Amino acid sequence: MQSMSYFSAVEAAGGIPLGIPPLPEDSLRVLYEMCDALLLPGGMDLDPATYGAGPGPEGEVHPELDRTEMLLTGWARRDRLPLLGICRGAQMLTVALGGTLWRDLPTESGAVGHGGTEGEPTRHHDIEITPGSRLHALLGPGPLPVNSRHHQATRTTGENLRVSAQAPDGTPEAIEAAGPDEDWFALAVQWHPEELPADHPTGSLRLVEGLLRATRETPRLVATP
Ligand SMILES: [Mn+2]
Repeated sequence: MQSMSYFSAVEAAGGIPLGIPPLPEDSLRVLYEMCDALLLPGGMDLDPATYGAGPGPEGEVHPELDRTEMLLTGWARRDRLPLLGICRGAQMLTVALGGTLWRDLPTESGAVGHGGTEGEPTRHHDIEITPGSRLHALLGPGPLPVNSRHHQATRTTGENLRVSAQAPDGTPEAIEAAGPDEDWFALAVQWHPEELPADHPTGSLRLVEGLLRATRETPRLVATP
């Protein structure tokens, strides 16, 4: 369902990507059990029905993909399988844990300059990183530059999540497991590290290496729906 850049990011960090299509639950479980980590990639908006909302500013949606990723995320949380989310992946982690979304930043929160509207180019802005967060341990202190191509974002974090980076306008740019889920490596970023040079300060290498370090097994197979 995604571009090669996610697979390349996993491989560059020393993992083996395993593409996971939408499947019935039993089949999905077989593939999930082979994997040592989960990467939730970017993509289309979540179906608002996943969080009980009606039609709105979303573009194309894919309910079967939503269902697949929701199952994988729930299993990963229960099993403490390391998880890295990217863009849509941050929205999936938010919704899977009961949080809510800004469904369209420019019209709902007033935040502009994040891209993600049809035909709009990729934007760039800085992020501030929360001291003491998992993201801070991986990337160091901010401000750091990121690319930005999202018209949605986390609005409320949901159960046992905290914001670990935000844009100057206050938009959440990273979330991670916290509180009772602190022992779960679950981190999601709103930007696109897989489209930056791997060794860029906010590129994929440090993030995916962090994901792989949190796994128990080698070789490290990364489920990539
Ligand atoms: Mn942004």
